[in-house]
Amino acid sequence: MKYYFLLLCLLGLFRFEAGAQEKKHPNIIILYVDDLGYGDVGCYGAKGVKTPNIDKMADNGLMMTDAHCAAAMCTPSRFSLLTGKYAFRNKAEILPGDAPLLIRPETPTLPSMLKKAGYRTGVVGKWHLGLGNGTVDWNEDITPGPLEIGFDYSFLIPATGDRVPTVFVENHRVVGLDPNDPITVSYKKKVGDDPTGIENPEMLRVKADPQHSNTIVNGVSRIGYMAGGKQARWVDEEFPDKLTEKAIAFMDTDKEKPFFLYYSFHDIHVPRLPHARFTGASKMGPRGDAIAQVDWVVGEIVKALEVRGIAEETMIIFSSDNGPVLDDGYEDQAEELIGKHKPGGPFKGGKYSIYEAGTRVPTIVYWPSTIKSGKSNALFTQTDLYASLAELTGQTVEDGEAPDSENHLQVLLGVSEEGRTELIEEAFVLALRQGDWKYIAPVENDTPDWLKNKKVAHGIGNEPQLYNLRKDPKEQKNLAEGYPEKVAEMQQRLAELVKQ
Ligand code: NG6
Ligand code: CA
Repeated sequence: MKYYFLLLCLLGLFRFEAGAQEKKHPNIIILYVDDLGYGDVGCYGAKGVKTPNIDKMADNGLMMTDAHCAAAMCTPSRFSLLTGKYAFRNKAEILPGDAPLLIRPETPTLPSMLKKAGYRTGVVGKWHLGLGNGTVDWNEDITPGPLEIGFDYSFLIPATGDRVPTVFVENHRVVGLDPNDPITVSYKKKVGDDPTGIENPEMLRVKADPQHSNTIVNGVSRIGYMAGGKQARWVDEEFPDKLTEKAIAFMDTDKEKPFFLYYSFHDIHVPRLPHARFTGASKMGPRGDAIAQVDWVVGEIVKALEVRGIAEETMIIFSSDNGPVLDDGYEDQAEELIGKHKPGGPFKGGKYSIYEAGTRVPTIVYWPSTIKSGKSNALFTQTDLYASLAELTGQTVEDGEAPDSENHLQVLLGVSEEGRTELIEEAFVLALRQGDWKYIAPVENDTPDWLKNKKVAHGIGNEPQLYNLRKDPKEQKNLAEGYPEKVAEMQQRLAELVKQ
């Protein structure tokens, strides 16, 4: 009896130890906002909107001033974030809403790596990395998707808010689908008899450009055609509540393991349709109100952690997938109401642009028990999160795994300011950052027509560009002619890195 008791105690101790062992890694949350520019957040100088919850994280965490998403567009940035690989190596471009899964299931990913480290992994929100193997049947199991590349749970906006199908996909299935009203999707021709923006502009709540003038859902025309699935269609205004509810439920599913949550906002992408309670929250109309809505979500997530007593042991990385854009296809007064607000902060360009505002995005790391309040000017990219979080969680990155990801954990923790010595920035052209210098490669092909109409300084040209960012952060003076050797050296280095 005595021995039996001793054995029980030992077993108990062992279980306690094992539990403690598993718990030693922090929960990790990536709060990934869509199209949020460097200057769109209070602590980064926003003028037209207040973001108290995000600012609070910055005040009590690490605020980075030279951190980048991998590319100036969504799909490539997300590809690099999850794979630790430069997107151009995979020719990752903005995907249509019926594209196949871009990351092949055998690829090591950030969630699959963290799963090996004992994490429970979940993604909630915008996906835009494709689903399925070719033609997706939205009425059946949709696979492969996030569950096949390392996530234990997914609740998705499959592509973007402005692309069909306008339904949520939870794990492998469309949510709330009536089998008697199956979904058909086409990006080539009209399907079914739903009204479109082109045919019935009088039905629209927001006027759209021709690309966004296909099937009307919730009074807004989208890119692509869709029929059926009426009961399953989302209401855009409900995104923040729905996604936050799912994210918090995911945190609560299994308390034994630490969790990794990739919370991928739809905001502040078009169509900008924040919930009515945020109307007028900013001075900038729907675009600014959507930023206020993002701030509210951030507050809810932090509050949920605090209520559960796990805020201290949770690392939050807050950032964006590309720089800002005002007019991205819908007439929502983003340009008219901008006032003194500078969405790209002090930088030139924005979404789709190779200039700094294309990829230099607000980046805050918040982990109350571990990261001290501070600022970092280190050069960093989201592509490095893979190797850095592998280091944090004791994982070895094998050869060929996350090939472009560098371990800069000490930078992320605010302990060191020695970030990258070089970085490739990507838009429709490539650029190389090295110290104070930035070289933008020339290209022969012409700017796509739709981009010409976007009013962004995209930086595409057939002459090389060279800037000294320390003296000229706004990239106004092209020094290429005066520094032919520097241009040649950086051109060669870029070519070498691209070939690797
Ligand atoms: C573009 C869309 C734009 C936006 C973007 C994707 C047109 C003319 N423009 O093709 O509205 O949806 O794709 O944005 O169709 S991203 O942030 O997901 O990359
Ligand atoms: Ca985006």
